[in-house]
Amino acid sequence: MATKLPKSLPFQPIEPVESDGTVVLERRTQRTKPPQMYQVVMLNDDYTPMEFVVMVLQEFFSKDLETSTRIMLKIHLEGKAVCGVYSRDVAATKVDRVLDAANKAGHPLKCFCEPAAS
Ligand code: TYC
Repeated sequence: MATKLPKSLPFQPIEPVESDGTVVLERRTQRTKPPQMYQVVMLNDDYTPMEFVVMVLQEFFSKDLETSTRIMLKIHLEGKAVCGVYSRDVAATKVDRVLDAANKAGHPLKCFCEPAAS
């Protein structure tokens, strides 16, 4: 009589089943890919105060003062920088919060998220 195996097992029987009824199992390679991650990119402009950008990086991206200052200066000098890499929902929420805070403070600060290299 054939041995029934639950479908959820991460093994597959290799044919044929041995004559003594032994089932040889082979481990399947993992098929699920890790989820796509998204990076939040912040853009330079001529009007947003440096202190505000540093505050945003500390507040919304949990960076310390030194890291925030370094990222802000990179944006200022190179035009843009990645502030962090997150799952899609978290990245989108960070963008919303930054744009909302900038709007409320009257600054033109812009950022967006995009798929990160995988
Ligand atoms: N360039 C701005 C200034 O000189 C500072 C700045 C840095 C603005 C980073 C935006 O994402 C930014 N006040």
